[in-house]
Amino acid sequence: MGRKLLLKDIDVPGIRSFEVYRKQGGYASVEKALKTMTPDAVMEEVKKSGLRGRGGAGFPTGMKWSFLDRKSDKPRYLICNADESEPGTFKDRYLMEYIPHALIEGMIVSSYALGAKASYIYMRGEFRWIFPILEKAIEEARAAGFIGKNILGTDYSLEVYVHSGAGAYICGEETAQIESLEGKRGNPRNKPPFPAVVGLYNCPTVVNNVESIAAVPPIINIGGDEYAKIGVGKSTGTKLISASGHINKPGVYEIELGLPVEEFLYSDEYCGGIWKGRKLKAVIPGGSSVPILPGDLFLKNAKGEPRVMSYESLADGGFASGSMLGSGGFIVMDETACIVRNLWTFARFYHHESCGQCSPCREGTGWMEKVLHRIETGHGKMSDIDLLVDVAKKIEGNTICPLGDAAAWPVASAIRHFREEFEYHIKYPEKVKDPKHFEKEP
Ligand code: L3W
Ligand code: SF4
Repeated sequence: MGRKLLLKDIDVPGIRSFEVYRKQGGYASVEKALKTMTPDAVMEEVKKSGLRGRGGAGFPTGMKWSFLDRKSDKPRYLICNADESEPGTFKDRYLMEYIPHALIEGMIVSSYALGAKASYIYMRGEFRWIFPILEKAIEEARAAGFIGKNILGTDYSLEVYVHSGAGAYICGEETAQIESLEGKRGNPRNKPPFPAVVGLYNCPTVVNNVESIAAVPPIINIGGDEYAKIGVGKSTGTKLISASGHINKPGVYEIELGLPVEEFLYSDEYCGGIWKGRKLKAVIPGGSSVPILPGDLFLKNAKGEPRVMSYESLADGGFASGSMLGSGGFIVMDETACIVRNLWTFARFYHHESCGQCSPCREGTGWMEKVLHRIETGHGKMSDIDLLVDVAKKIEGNTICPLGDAAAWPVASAIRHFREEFEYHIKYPEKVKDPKHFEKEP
């Protein structure tokens, strides 16, 4: 049984309320930080912990905090990115819905470290029912003296606001989120300047994912060094994984990073193996924006080494990024899944969600959707496969924000690993006319 830091009290009745959360030791990190530590000391613990951003990019949180322009006399802001919309990812929703105070506690300690006097939780528009849950948690924390003026009698004061988005995936991109919070259309900005220097209202700003912020209280409670002992290499601590697809036990799991992927997929403690005893076909380990791995290559890398759940181990050799654990959206496909159909669904999503600012993404996502649709419906040409690779290459690295790469990588990796399945669709159009062509009982 792995160590639990975020979900340890998830089964305690009434844990959503301040009273029960507090009885379980909640808000101890606020007392410790505000009464016995300087903001710099809090930041130092987070740096020592090795915590990396849990929203997808895996960037070291302490380093991101240290980029915040401290010389500026402008206000500083913390924004919690609660715009969880990555297909296959639902762990932030779970955390906010069932243990809202874990996020509020993290917001207070993180804001203190950053010197922010006002902080925002930017929540995905579709999470309407979570809005009152967070508002209530904030009010309870305020009534107990943890939010507002002179928190716990210290000279630190903080306001926390919840802001609802309007249902656009692109507002999960940090600079689009800042634009949206400022009341504008959520178009990503060019970087640099990074938000740490020019962010909300042109002021120094840190944008962190829900899970990253909720990980700060346990780090302060146990100490950064102790936290860094959990995990493997540069992937420290615990991570929430949203597991879905053809598995026996879909759900949200907290794992220690470094857990062997085989154990995660097959043991009863976690996913419980493949649905109906079928064969594993493919896994997308980190949400739809990361490359797709065939079953064999998911269990062992190209060198034959067993993979573990970590930012490094899940990288696909052909792609530059080392954060293929992404947001922890773990999507499993069994032998009946059609790769082309799945890709087409993703391509349709990215085309719909592209903000349209850059031509490679605006046009390229549209072309990928069209070409994948014609292959999937039995109207494809052999030259379409290389056309898709070419379009994906032209998008990758040529756009303002990572949505372009996110749309291109799954297509490029699927063709690399499953080219024969694309060819099958083109050679036998009559067999793929039925949309359930690979979904029949084996
Ligand atoms: C200051 C430097 N800051 C890097 C910061 C940067 C970002 C983070 C990772 O981006 C994007 C992000 C998400 N001075 C800095 C610096 N930073 N160098 O560090 O940056 P990077 O470049 O390592 O990664 P990236 O892949 O280009 C990640 C966005 O992806 N995203 C994530 C969505 C997450 C949610 C969620 O948490 N609910 O939806 C999707 O598009 O916002 O912009 O913070 O600023 N020299
Ligand atoms: Fe908009 Fe796509 Fe360009 Fe991102 S990559 S700014 S979503 S057009």
